[in-house]
Amino acid sequence: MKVSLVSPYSSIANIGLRSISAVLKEKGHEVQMCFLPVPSLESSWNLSPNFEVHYPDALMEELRELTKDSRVIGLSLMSNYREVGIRITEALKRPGNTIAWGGAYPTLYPEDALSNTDVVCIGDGEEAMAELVSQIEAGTEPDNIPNLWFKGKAYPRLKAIEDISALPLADFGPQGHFVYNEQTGALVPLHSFDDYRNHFERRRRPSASGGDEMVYVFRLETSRGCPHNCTYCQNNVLKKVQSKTVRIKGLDRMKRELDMVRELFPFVKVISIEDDTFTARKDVRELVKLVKDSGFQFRCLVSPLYASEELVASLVENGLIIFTVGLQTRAPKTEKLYNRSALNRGIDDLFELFAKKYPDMPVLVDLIIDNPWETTEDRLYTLNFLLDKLPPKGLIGMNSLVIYPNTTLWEKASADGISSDFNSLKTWHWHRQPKIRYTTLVYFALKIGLPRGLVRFLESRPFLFLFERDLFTNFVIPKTTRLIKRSYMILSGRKTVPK
Ligand code: B12
Ligand code: SF4
Repeated sequence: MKVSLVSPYSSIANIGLRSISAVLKEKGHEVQMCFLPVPSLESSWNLSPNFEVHYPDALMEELRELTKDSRVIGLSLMSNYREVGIRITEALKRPGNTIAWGGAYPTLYPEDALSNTDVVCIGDGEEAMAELVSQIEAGTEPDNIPNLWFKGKAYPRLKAIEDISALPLADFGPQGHFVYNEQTGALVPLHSFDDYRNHFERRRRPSASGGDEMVYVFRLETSRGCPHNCTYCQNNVLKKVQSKTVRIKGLDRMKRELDMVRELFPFVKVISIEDDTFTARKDVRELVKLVKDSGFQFRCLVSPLYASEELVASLVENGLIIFTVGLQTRAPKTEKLYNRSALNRGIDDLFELFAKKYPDMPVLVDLIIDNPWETTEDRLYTLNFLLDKLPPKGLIGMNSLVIYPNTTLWEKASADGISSDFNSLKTWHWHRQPKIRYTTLVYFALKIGLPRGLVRFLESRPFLFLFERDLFTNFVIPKTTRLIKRSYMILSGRKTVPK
């Protein structure tokens, strides 16, 4: 039977949807994959805090035509793609088809998602989609499928895939795969694996012959889940609805994945390991050696709890190019709110290790800002910690707190009467935030590499007394930054002028 799978994300990686496609193909179904990236949304010229994707009507028409003989259409959605999901579903819905939604948004908030589509998937989608397609093909009204909640039916039984090593390798087509080109407005078929050069992430690295070279990055999943349970994270819900344990893909399976990358995409030189806490794998040392022996460098996310000196040495030896660590906060009260007190404990030693032994290694530290429970003192606590301890090549990733439905933090927000816009972007962009605190600007000063002495001066009491006030937070700072951006856009002749 013919099935179409649609991914609106601005990266066409979509490991989950490709895995679903591979399972469906293995069962003999014809699968078509459509990727609809809108890269300009990620650009610094976009002023919307939400993902207001306005796909042209012509694209929706083309997609409708392309999917007209698919009896099942699947969409992958993160929370910030809720509106996009509704738009695509309206465009593709026909009397005879079934439109299924899966991904982080329906998993976290199925009760909301189900009001806009036929069926939602909670958690793993491979077996669920295979069963859905087979029931529809058999001509029965689909029902009673683990993880799938049908409109008007009872909440389903939930089941995680135990052995994720046994899943087929992700589907990269290229036959039957289409990618939307925002520049030309066309939905372009992929003809060869080489076409992926236009879509994989590229990054600069020092070349062996001196100077810099551009290399391609491939996103890889080696496990599902996280050993931690931060109160704001999707894992906080996944532990309830999917699996409490971290499911890992074994080394043999990883070797097959790495071989596939090398064979299909010889231009890829860097593997981006997307696992939530890669270093929690017991066999992490063997795996990074395998990555190195396969001819790749890599980047990965590390939790401060799983990063001993010996382990860091092994990562660096085997080709780590950037060390990304989630800190989120160092303020004790906020660490407790996020359930990260124990997890963050190792961060001082880790920073010290990098400062002493690997001063040239970039260390990207993820932080959460815009937390409505934090006081100025809490914000300064984390800032001062970074000013004191951040290694020389430390970089800062600033993310606004998004309170996702059904997480523990969401429950607290509801109890405390705090409203939250769950479908907004996390990445902090200075010109698209509705509120900007002065302390956030000071974080930003550190992020862009202003001398730490100057940053300390900017966070001194007189400045805080003058600027850390509602008038500046809600009005003066955000309005001024947007005005600067708008003026610059008009003067530089940019087409999209923000509202
Ligand atoms: C890799 C990754 C990215 C990559 C690539 C995204 C892509 N196109 O694939 C990049 C860096 C681009 C990215 C960006 C963002 N990401 Co991201 N990302 C991830 C990460 C680390 C892994 C995703 C993954 O591949 N998982 C493995 C696969 C197997 O799982 P899966 O995707 O959930 O798919 C399974 C099920 O959900 C289900 N399923 C999925 N789709 C469908 C469809 C159907 C029809 C069915 C039936 C089932 C189904 O079946 C799949 C297989 O079992 C996750 C965290 C995580 N561990 O999942 C965050 C995560 C998905 N990202 C998140 C966020 C917030 C973002 C951003 C919005 C952040 C921002 N900038 O503000 C951006 C914006 C995205 C954009 N513009 O495209 C959040 C989403 C939270 C939410 N409630 O939506 C997550 C969960 C991280 C987190 N813990 O907060 N991300
Ligand atoms: S460590 Fe990261 S991925 Fe794991 S639960 Fe906490 S925030 Fe989520």
